[in-house]
Amino acid sequence: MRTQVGIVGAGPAGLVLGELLARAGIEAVIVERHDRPYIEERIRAGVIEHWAAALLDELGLGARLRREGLAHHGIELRFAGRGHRIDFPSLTGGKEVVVYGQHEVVKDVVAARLAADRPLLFEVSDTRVEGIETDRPVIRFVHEGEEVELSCDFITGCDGFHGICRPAIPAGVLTAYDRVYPFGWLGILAEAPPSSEELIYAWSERGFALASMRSPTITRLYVQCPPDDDVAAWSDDRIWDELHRRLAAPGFSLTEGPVLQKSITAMRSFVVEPMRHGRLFLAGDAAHIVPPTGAKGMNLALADVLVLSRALEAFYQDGGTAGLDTYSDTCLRRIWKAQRFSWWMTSMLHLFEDDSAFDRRRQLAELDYVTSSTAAATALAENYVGLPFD
Ligand code: RFL
Ligand code: PHB
Repeated sequence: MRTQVGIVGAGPAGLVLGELLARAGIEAVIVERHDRPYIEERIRAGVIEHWAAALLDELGLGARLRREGLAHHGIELRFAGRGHRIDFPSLTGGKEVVVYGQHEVVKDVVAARLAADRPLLFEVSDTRVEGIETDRPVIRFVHEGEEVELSCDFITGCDGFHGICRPAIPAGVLTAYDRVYPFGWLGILAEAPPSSEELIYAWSERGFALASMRSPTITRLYVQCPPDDDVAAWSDDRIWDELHRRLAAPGFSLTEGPVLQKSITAMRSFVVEPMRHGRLFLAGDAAHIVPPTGAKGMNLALADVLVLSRALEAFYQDGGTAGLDTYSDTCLRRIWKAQRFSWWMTSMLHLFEDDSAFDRRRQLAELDYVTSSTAAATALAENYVGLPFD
């Protein structure tokens, strides 16, 4: 088998890259280790930045997002028993975000790709990449019992944090920057209407909580928990009790409902540099992870592949490699700003194990500042809706 761009992984990065390349007339084959229902039902991110929603519109993938997604014009920061709203449009020149599940984006792109008969192979196993330092790299994998050799001009590693592409880069090439946080998030999906029209990020004496949503009838809620906690330790009653305590504010009532799904996510910040070796390009979680507090992970994955698609388009137009050569540096500028923002939101809102009374008061002062200074609120808002591309 032969293609121009071989894409490992059908998450948001790989799938949207496939559409961007198709629009530019560049052939790609996507290989994915899981089956279609698995990737279409995996509950993950939920907030889409302003420019990313516009990109999906531009690719003809935004119809259901605009119909079923919820446009959000602000978030609430809740601390010391009171809510404070950060208004996005007035602070960012009219921008907003869209609350729409990552798995819904995945469904929309998979449907479009299959309808257009563009290659997307599910349930591949034993994926390996070879010859990345040559101009004819190869992806080998097993599909439907057969060993396949896919010869490519370029390979893109869109295979997430636990994928095989990053480890295929020879030792000594990459530098990793890593921070592991001393907590995780227990997340639930519940069949209950959201208790608030906007997301609530809550600081409390007992630790962080977040009230989000997926639709007018489904809420998505998170509580900070120990990083290695067992989901079995969290009965529904215990989860609701923690949520009530951490989100408590006068006049607020948390709507409960049957818990449909429960899981714990560890939190880390991670970046590798550079994001390219030879003809292998890393994009999305394969190259970087952010803690979910800033809602940046999926958006960064989309930003990487937009930069990469422009570089590949230029290469196929006139053989120019300037875009490919600057891919890593261009992406890393945005990634490090998103790292800073995600770390900052995380540090401001969570209870750390070694927090002193001084640290807790400093967090409250920071929250007070962010919600009372237009300059500070603007900094939060412009990062949250997504920094502009330069
Ligand atoms: P993905 O989505 O992990 O996709 C990688 C794909 O590669 C496949 N794969 C392989 N395929 C073939 N061969 C192999 N050897 C393979 N190894 C792996 C995998 O099966 C998978 O399908 O990476 P991608 O595309 O880079 O996308 C990144 C995002 O998924 C991630 O950053 C976000 O989910 C992070 N995130 C959030 N991001 C946001 O922008 N906004 C949010 O509100 C937000 N909330 C979250 C989040 C992540 C969370 N969890 C569970 C980690 C909330 C949570 C709780
Ligand atoms: C979500 O709805 O899953 C969500 C929202 C905001 C975040 C993280 C996750 O910061």
